[in-house]
This record gives sequence, structure tokens and C-alpha cells, in this order.
Amino acid sequence: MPKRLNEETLADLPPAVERPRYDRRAVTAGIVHLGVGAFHRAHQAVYVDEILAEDPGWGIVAASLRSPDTYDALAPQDGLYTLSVRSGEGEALRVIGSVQRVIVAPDAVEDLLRVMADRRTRIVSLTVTEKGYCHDPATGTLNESHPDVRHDLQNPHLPRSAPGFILEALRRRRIARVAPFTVLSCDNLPSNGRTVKRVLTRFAELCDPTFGRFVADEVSCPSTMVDRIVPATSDEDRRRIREALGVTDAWPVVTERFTQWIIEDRFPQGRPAWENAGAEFVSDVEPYEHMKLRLLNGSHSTLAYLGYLSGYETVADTMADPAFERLIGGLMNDEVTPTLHMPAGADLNAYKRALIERFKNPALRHRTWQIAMDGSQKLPQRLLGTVRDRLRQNAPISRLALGVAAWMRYVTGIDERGAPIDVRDPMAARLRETADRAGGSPERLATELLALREIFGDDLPGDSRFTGPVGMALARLYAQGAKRTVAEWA
Ligand code: CS2
Repeated sequence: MPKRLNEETLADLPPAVERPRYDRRAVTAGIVHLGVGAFHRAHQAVYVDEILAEDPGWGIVAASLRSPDTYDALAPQDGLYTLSVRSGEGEALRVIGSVQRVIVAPDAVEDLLRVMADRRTRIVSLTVTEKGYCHDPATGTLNESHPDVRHDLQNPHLPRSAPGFILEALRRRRIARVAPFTVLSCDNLPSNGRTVKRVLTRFAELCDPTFGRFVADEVSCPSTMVDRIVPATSDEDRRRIREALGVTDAWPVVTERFTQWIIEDRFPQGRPAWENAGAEFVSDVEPYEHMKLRLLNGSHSTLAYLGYLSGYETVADTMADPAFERLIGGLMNDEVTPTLHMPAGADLNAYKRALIERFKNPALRHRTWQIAMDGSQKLPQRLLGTVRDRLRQNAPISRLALGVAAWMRYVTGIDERGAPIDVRDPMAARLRETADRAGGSPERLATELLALREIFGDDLPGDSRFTGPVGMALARLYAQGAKRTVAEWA
């Protein structure tokens, strides 16, 4: 039985494996991060790892809001884990040391609140996925009937949700006259800083109007654009990495070489010099965010639904089909690009070319099923914002409509061969009921799903320039399957 990766075995790793070049004992916590999934560990935690040698005051205390899995993996490893960067040319391994501690929030509410309220914590960052914001995806406002919101309003000292934890910690700091930390959303939401601020302000207002004003006036929530493809770690990854390290890492993370982080520079309590690790600071993230959400994530979701329905397991498998590559090229160039307004100097053509190569990366097994998750939360910012801009220009949306129709076909929960699909979505039960009501009729399915205003808003369901192409694409998907429909659309 090989030993475990930890402080003690770090010295025995093969020389090719990079490891922290700073004294971990000298590091103190400056950041509390909510949502310690693979993405955080392959992105922000790496940017922090790079600056700890010059500034050891920014270690990370990371919390899982639900499951103890990451704690169970990393606690015996002193928070250490391996970052594997894979491309067609091979694999580079590096041990990351910036996560000092992992807390399982439901088991240690008080502990987590204490660290968040501590004056040394100057940033609280989040990767809690779209659904973690307890918001209405179509409008970006707090969903006041969300069960976690109701729970946290009634039990503010025992929060469950990310906004609930942040507000309780801010309330404690306010009483103790400690300045608020900066709230840094690192999720794929449109204007994620503005969205989290809107959600927090409304939530605080519902507790007490004075607290609501305090949050509105005093809490800084810069927006960020985050980008790195990080598929779920597989057992095969664990095995390969164990062999290379000579010790067991229970939860390495596997990613691509590409990484990007664009951040608005509004940190009243200070921040790490992340620019020294390659992050870019700008005054307005929105154009970059649109570019990324619409080109990368919009294409990803389109590939995920159509690829899954066509029987492809990964994005790379899907992109190996020339019709899919043509479809995605057309979607990006003809339908998304005309809606983007980039600052001078941004090279969209290079960005799109790189994206196609990233999607094709044969070393990343990014499952279409994984990206297909939580579509109800993703569609609005990935495809529907683009649709609205196109309709405003009276421009065609056939490929965007095909992506939306493929989502509709997917959430019925039955694939093209009649086998069940494991649809993961906070609205899965409702989506399934809706599909059942439609009884296999594409027209009825489209009508019923389009009536979900928390996804499609009040405008799109009544706009035949949208419902027409979606209905037509869905009819084709039913009549001839995804593969042939993609070939026809491409
Ligand atoms: C993906 C993203 O799972 C998904 O929905 O589209 O996680 C994507 O890989 C990242 O946003 C890339 O930065």
C-alpha cells in the first residue's frame, strides 16, 4: 500500500514533480473560499500558490457547503493535492499547497463563521455553481421562496446557503466593527459580482432594512471572468498519478494548460498580487465575461446536449465529428460574435481558434454528461442572452435554437435508443413531469418547457422568432436524431 501524499512524503516525490516553493508553516489565512470543488483547486488555488512565496498572508481556508468528500480526501494530506496539466504532448504534475484547511460547513457552522468573521480574512471567494446563488436564473434576483433562503432567514445563525454564511459573517464583523471582506464570485454567471451583490443586498434587506443598506453601501463585490476546463477526476487519473508520484493522492485535479482570470480591481481590504501569477485586472469585466460565457460555455452546452444524444461520451469525441466542428464554428462566428463588443486589442479570432483546439484536447476526458448538468441554471447566460441580442438585431438564430432544442430533448430523460438519461438539475423533477405531460409530442414539449419563466423569462415564450426555430429544431431532433440534425444544420 503506497503512502499518502502529505507534508512528510513531499520530500520523496520524484524531482519532475513541482512542489510549493515557500514555507507552508509561515502561511496565514487571508481568504475563505466557499465551494472547494475541482475547479477552484485547478484555478484560484493555483494563482494563490504562485504568490505565497512573496506574500504568505493569503492562504486559503476552504469550505464545502454540502459534502465531506473533499475534506475526507485532503485532511489526511495536510491540504496538499496534485494538479495535473494534460495535453496531447503529455502530463505535468505539481503539488499545490495553498489550501491550508478544509471545513465541512454543515458539520462546523460555528467554526466556519468564526474564520469568516476574523479580521485576517479579507476576501471571501466562491465557486458554488450557478444554483448556489439561490437566484432566479432568468432575472438574476434572489429567489425568495428557495428552501435554503427561507431556512436561513429563519435561522440566520445556522446558515446553509452561501449567501446565508456570507451575511451572518458580515453581520458579526459589523457588530465587532471589523470592515467587511471583499466578496469574490468565481462562478460562470453574467456579471457575477453584480449578481452576488444583488442577491446579498435583497437577502440582507429581508432580515433588516438597515443591514440591507449596509451591504449595498459597504460590501465590494468585484466581477470576475474565470476560465479553465477541469473535468471531474476519474479513477484512471488517480491510478496514473499515484504511479507517477509513488504515493497516493486521494483527489488530484486534472486540467488543461490554458488558464485565464480577469478581475475588477475593487478590493478595499487589499488583495494578493495575482497579476504576478498571470491574472489581469480591469475596470470592467463584462465584455470578457460575455465573450467567455457565450463562446466557450454556450458552445460547451450545445456540444454537451447534442453530443450526448449522438452517443458521444466526451467533448473531444464530439468534436472529432467534422459536422460538430462545423456547427460550433458557425455558432461562434455567425451567431455569437456579432453580439460581442470587445475592447480594442482583444483578438477574438485567436480566442476562437484556441477554443476549438481546447475542445479537441484528446487528453481531457470531459464528459458531455457532466456539462449537461444544471441546464436550467446555465441556459439563460450561455444561450438565451445571445438569442435576445440577435432578435434585437433581427438576425437568424438557427444554431442557438438547435442548442436549446437539444436541451429540451435531453431533459425528457429518455435518449434516442429509449434508454434513461440521468438528468441532474435542481429542476429535474419538474422538467420530467413537463416532458411526461407532453407525451412524446415535440410541439407540446416545446410549448410546455417554454412556459418555464424562470428559464425563458417573460419575453421569449411569446416571440415567434424564437419559438419557431426552436420548435422546428426539436421536430427534426425527434424525426431523425441528433447526428443527422447536426449534419443538416452545419
Ligand atoms: C462547463 C464549464 O461544466 C460546464 O458547464 O461548461 O465548467 C467550463 O469547463 C468552464 O467554464 C471552463 O472555464
